[in-house]
Amino acid sequence: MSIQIVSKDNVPQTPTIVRDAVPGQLQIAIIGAGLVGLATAALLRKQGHQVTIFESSSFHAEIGAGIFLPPNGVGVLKNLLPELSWENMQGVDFRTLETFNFDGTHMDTDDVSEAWTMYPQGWFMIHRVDLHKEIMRLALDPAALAQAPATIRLGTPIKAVNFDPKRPSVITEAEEECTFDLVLGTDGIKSTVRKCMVGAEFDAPATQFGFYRWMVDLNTNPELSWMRDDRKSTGPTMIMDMNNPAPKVMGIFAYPIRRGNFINISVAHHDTRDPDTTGIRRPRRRHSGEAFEGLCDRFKGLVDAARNPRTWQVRKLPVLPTWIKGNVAILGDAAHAMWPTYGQGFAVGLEDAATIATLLPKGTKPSEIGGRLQIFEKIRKPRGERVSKMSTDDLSPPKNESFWIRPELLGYDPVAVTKAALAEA
Ligand SMILES: Cc1cc2nc3c(=O)[nH]c(=O)nc-3n(C[C@H](O)[C@H](O)[C@H](O)COP(=O)(O)OP(=O)(O)OC[C@H]3O[C@@H](n4cnc5c(N)ncnc54)[C@H](O)[C@@H]3O)c2cc1C
Ligand SMILES: *[C@@H]1O[C@H](CO)[C@@H](O)[C@H](O)[C@H]1NC(C)=O
Ligand SMILES: CC(=O)N[C@H]1CO[C@H](CO)[C@@H](O)[C@@H]1O
Repeated sequence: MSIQIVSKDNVPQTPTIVRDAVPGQLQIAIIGAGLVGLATAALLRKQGHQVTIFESSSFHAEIGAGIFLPPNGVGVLKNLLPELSWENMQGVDFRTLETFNFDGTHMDTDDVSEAWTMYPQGWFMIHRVDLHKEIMRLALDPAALAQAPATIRLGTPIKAVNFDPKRPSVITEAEEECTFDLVLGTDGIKSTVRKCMVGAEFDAPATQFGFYRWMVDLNTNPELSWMRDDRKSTGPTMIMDMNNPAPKVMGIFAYPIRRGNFINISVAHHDTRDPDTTGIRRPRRRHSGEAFEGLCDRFKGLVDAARNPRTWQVRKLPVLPTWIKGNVAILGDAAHAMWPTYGQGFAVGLEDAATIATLLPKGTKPSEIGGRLQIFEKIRKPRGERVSKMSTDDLSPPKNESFWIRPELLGYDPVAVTKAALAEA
């Protein structure tokens, strides 16, 4: 069986969520089936636990978007989930970044081949949907792994969490209460689990910056295929309005996905919407042509090919007082939504997932969970906060490093860190 993008209609719904307790298997709820929730589910399935995922959406509206998967994230997936098919994910290697001026002048080639020597697992650009589908297969497809698959309840938003120190529970929008040994909140930047844990005063505040985003299919825009074909090695292209003292857009960032046949475009711009009346991810007006004044014809094609551009305001969470409460923890964007500056958001969420799974091998007793979550928070909170801070405040690398090749980010091994912490505990 292979799992396609699931909709409420073609995924088996489980009326009774809590299966019979089996000694040595924890009953774990995961709130949110984004990339981090599904990766956590796959890793905990592999440890032999009983995993139930609650997802508010029905996955009808998957947003197409490209994502960078840096070596620290690739390492987690390749080492802990070798069953993942990289073939299915159709990634493109990140080898070089080419920078151009708006007028078409080539400015710079940033070569990251040194990173491939330092981190042979690689660095990829992948379509979000391809990544999501493949990680979902490992979480849900009975044939993907020997261990029993996770169960998913789509169209089931969680509205409250009860932090009972022994048996936490979640309450669905339909007032159903379900009890588990452990509840993990991977419900993203607007996390309900986080709100229940620390209050709404720690929501992500509005910023002045957003990204226009769209995708160009080279099969239907062959005049742009030079962007894929006219370069020595694969990687993103940056186009900046360098001669303009007050540029309307801060840069066009274009990168190939799906074996190079699609180009993902992301344009950083000022976004001065009123934070109280606009949602975090609400698409807004079409990008204005005026913002791209002075762009040479060669690149203008990228803008003209935009069919359904959206804007996405970037936001970052403030430092939270805690990431755990009773037998409940938050992971991924729910805990550390950050700016996409270094393309690290998902990778740091994968580190969280790897840490949780390493802390909870099969045979872990429910009474041990509280102590393990304390180790989780001790390891992960400083790390998530550090990378999040780097995404806004630390944009100049040390002298011996390039902006892209920063061992602090790329060389982090969550399993080694967790094993060391367990040995110490
Ligand atoms: C503009 C932009 C560019 C980015 N680029 C990169 C990049 O290049 N590389 C990278 O590593 N990261 C990148 N990121 C970050 C990356 O997208 C996120 O870190 C990653 O997708 C986080 O996933 P998540 O699973 O934690 O949250 P999400 O993907 O937000 O998933 C949360 C899930 O929870 C569900 N949910 C929400 N509330 C409830 C509820 N109450 N009950 C049940 N379910 C609920 C939602 O429907 C959703 O499915 C970028 C982010 C942005 C904004
Ligand atoms: C740069 O130097 C620091 C400190 O010595 C070291 O930790 C880091 O790994 C070096 N970076 C690279 C890319 O070698
Ligand atoms: C439409 C699309 O694929 N947009 C993505 C392009 O890349 C940026 C930077 O990683 C993402 O933020 C967009 O989501």
